[in-house]
Amino acid sequence: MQKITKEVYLNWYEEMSFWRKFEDKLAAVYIQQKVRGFLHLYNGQEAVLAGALHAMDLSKDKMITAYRNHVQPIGMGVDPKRVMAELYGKATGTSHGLGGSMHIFSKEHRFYGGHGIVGGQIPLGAGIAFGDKYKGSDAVTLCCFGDGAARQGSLHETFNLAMLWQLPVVFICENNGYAMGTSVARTASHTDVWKLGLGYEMPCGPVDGMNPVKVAEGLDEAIQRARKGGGPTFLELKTYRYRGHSMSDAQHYRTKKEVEDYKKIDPITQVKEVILEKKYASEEDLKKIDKRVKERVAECEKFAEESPFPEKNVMYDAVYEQKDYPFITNNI
Ligand SMILES: Cc1ncc(C[n+]2csc(CCOP(=O)(O)OP(=O)(O)O)c2C)c(N)n1
Ligand SMILES: [Mg+2]
Repeated sequence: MQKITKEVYLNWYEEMSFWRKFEDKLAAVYIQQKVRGFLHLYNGQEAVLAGALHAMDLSKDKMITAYRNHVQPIGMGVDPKRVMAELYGKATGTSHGLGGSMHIFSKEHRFYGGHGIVGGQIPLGAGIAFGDKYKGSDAVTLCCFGDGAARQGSLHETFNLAMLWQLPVVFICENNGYAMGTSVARTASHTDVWKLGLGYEMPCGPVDGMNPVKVAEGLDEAIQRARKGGGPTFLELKTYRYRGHSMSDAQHYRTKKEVEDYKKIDPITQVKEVILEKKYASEEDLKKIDKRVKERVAECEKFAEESPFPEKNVMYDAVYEQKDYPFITNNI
């Protein structure tokens, strides 16, 4: 893994702030009904992505995740303007405006979605890793999912085969404490999700998901193991989401104090504190970064606002049709 230098810290500060503000903007335009449908935000969980990107080889490694998926593709190189346009349902979006919030995807950047079926991406992630092993590539797939998804049966089938076939995949449970309004403690007899790996003798363990350094270190070990043919790893990244599950969540299941307590160990604040303590930059320098972040977000908003909606007939281009399908007469 590359050393975690001053430049890395400054880049983390800028990118994590950008992801946060990008999503704050999405929340604002959602209320104005410019973005519709579901909207699940990642605020609070940014250290997971920042640390993961640092440990990955972005020229070949892959990522797949659930529906909390707006900032991961940006981190992997997708133009954020196109991500925002996708959320607006515009033709310039990553899926020409036909996918929306939960389905950001970019094969070119090795970001494989964007999945709304809870736990659906777990076997798919193993499948991507199977493809790489089959073709003799040393790329590694990061397969991310939530604490709720960890309780799906698909995880167990996948863990079994991933170990049997020693697939180059790192399973990352982003444990943000809740699946919609249900806490981990209410759905499991033990709250150490990482222990699910023990039953398959898969290397596994907990990681502090609020600190990008800890995330990068934990993931580096797992990624290197997978790259060298050592098979899968299961990591539980303990993190927190500040906003509700989606925009329509009244959040009766937790106290305001709990959210405020987590904000004391906010990932961006932690990075900022190291920057100031080590004198990597001054408060003034950081204000300049904050200004640049604001401008970048405004550019995305302008692009999405000014982009056209897709032509209606584009809808039919995205539907699979088999002319000789024998069971339903297809003459609409
Ligand atoms: C198979 C399936 N069951 C239920 C749902 C409804 N649902 C959407 S999100 C969610 C909670 C998932 O929580 P978690 O895996 O912890 O992810 P988080 O939202 O916290 O990131 C549920 C139950 C769904 N989309 N798919
Ligand atoms: Mg969760």
